[in-house]
Amino acid sequence: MNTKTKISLVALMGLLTITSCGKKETAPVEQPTEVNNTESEGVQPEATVENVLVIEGNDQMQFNKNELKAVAGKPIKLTLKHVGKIPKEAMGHNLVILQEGTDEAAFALKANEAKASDYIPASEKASIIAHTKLLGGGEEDTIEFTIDKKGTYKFICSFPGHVALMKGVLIVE
Ligand SMILES: [Cu+2]
Repeated sequence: MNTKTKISLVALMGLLTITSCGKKETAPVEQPTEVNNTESEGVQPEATVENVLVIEGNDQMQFNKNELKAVAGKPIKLTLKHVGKIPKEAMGHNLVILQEGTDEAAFALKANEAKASDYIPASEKASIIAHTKLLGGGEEDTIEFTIDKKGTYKFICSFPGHVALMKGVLIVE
């Protein structure tokens, strides 16, 4: 059975029978996990793992992911790992999650001037939802934060020049 078809069908039926049917499962569309449909028994408490995110940065000035997903209103545990070898003075990486509507290029320009604070510009604090430390090769940092509002949030590495390649989105749903 095709899950996607099933979900669309249920959604369609939900639309068509809004008044006639008192179904318990009214919103089966939002299923953030895609790995649980083949598990037979053993229903795991998904909430404990779904907001655990791991992303890597390397010596080629790249993140290994440009999209992260999380669930709104629950703590998000995000780990950034610098899997390269170059020290942070030359190839530092951080991950900064920006408020919706932030111009990441303008933010990055401000960040360039904020070397003393590891490229986290104090003047742009209102645009920052959360950020990791600045890491060199072999280091990692884990942060925890919660986003209540569903949306698509940009993330970048604010080390000078890196935003050109090191950026992505955190989709919160
Ligand atoms: Cu970087």
